[in-house]
Amino acid sequence: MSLAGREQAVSAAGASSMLETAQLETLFLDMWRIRRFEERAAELFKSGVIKGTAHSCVGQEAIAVGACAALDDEDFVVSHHRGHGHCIAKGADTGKMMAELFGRVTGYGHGLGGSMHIAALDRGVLGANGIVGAGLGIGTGAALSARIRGTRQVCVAFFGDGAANEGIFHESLNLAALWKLPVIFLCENNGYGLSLSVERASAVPRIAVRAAAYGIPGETIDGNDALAVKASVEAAVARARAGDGPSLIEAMTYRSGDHSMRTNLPRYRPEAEEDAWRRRDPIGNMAAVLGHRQFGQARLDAIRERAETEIEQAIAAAEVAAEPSSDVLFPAVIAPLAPASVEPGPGDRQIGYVEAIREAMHQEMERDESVVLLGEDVGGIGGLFQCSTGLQQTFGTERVRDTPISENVIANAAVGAALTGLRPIVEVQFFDFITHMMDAIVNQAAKLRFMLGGEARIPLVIRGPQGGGIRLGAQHSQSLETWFAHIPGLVVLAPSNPYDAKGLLAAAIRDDNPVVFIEHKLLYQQSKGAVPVTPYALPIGKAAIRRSGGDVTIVATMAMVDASLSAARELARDGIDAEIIDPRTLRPLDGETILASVRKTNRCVVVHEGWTTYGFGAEISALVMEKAFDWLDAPVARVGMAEVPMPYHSGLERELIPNASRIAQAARDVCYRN
Ligand SMILES: Cc1ncc(C[n+]2csc(CCOP(=O)(O)OP(=O)(O)O)c2C)c(N)n1
Ligand SMILES: [Mg+2]
Repeated sequence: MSLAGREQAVSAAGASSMLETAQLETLFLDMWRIRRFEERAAELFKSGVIKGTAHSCVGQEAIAVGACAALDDEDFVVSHHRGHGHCIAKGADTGKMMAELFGRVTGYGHGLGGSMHIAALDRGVLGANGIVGAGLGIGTGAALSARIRGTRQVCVAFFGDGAANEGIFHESLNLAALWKLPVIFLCENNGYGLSLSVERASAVPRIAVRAAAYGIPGETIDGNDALAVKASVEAAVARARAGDGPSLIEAMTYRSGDHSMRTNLPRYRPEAEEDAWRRRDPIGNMAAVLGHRQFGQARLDAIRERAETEIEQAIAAAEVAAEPSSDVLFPAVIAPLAPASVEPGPGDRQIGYVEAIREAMHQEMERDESVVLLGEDVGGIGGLFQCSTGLQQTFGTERVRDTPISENVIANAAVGAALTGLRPIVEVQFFDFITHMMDAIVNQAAKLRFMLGGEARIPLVIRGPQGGGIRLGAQHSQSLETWFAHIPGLVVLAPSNPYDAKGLLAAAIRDDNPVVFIEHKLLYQQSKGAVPVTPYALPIGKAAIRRSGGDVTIVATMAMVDASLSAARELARDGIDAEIIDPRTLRPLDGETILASVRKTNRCVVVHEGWTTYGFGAEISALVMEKAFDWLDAPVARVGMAEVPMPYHSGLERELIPNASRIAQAARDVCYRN
């Protein structure tokens, strides 16, 4: 859109007369604090002190200060890659921010996060974010958390015009509107997503009109007028606090500089456009307002100098602060694991795997009201596999929520909710659909604690069924555990029987880390076992020895544990005594139990349903080779699925999934008994 068009789109503010002079002065000061922070950061970047990259919000300061002035201390903001201004406006400590840009241990993330990942949880700042659009979902989750916890908190989710074309935009607005969540979606429309103009990126370039699609108010305002922003956000906040749901605000603005401090791109913006926007500088706008209140130049200069002094002090402190040592790394990856309870005996009550999962969720929801369940069809019908039957009737529709088919926002919202006081459980209807949740799990849940130097907790469980065996074909039958076992920051649990399913799920819910909890469809149907009624949490990171034996170690996961036990019976008839290890936790792995067994048997077979190459078995095989090579009498064998997607045809499916006879065969091979 032309500049003239943009100017027509911005609404007049006319709100300054209502404000006390002191409030205007604060807005002016905060804009200068942001500007000086950004200008000095850019200089320090050029001189090589600040590394990597950073994205300056010079030119956009009015949006940050106007929006945050409409919020209370306990309200939340979720930011994006251009996030320094939001942090400062919401009250973050510029000293800790600058220290983070310097990579110092005194920074918000102790030097592990950097500019793109600054958060100030104590000020309700849930984080800048390096993933375009992610904050929309996280902000929706913070609002969900406020709603369920019954507070009056609201959340402002800042995002750019470029982010409005991510799928998460649609999913977030729909979910927030549907559930009437207290969130304000605030688009900073600076006309470009990196080099691409809004007009070339969006079929309908006016972002605010999209609000109509979700039945919520949408407004386009002058984002360079802090008072217009404040007035608009105040109205949206009032609406959100009244329980009337979200609003979409599109604040028209322009970034003065290039996309990031690192980029040195060919010109993509017309010079005349840049000049025109420079004349509409937000700080200049506010100086004019203050001028009408008889602020002379000396008083305006004094405010700027105050900001300068603060930022110079922040730089001076960062310069002398210590660098982090590698000691900070590992504690920042995952929080201490949930303590296990004293393990009860199994008792004589026999229940199925599904019932065990349901009972764990029921008991944990009973003992902790911050536990909530989100997922497709989990409420009214109790889930496609009935894992949550009755939970909505017992705990209500607030805590057990049927979600739209919007995996991306469900998972991102769960991250936001976990950051702000809930313990969400997310059911993935089939694990194959977790592809739609990958950003939330891998980039957000697994990274936020680390990027905050170990200061954040993300108590979140993502659970659902994987695996084949019931003729659902290639997109509903995969075994995907290694994707998650590969990611530091996640806990990955894979129970093979009802007793473990209940105790490990309780532990997962109590744990302060994001847990990927993998169930198996065949176990839903076939696995029954003794499970005590009393609640209990099993230890995370501890393997179980399912059968003791001296001739060969078989490491098997999930449905392959029962298949391996059958194989062991077959092997026993041939005089081969197999030891079966069920890791139960895939990350963090109990390598010691596996290694101790191999050092005893001198032989190892690894069995899992997923594809063999690059699979979980490859990791176990490498571990045994690295740590127990001298004990091995044969190469480690892997039993898994051939390199094809799961076929629909029942005979072919049966043929591909490892079974007892293939496992027994592999064991005989490593024992040289064929
Ligand atoms: C998912 C994702 N895609 C692409 C990028 C690379 N990237 C970072 S910022 C950016 C432009 C975003 O534009 P906009 O949302 O309008 O924000 P602005 O930079 O204009 O403030 C791009 C493409 C990214 N970080 N994340
Ligand atoms: Mg933009």
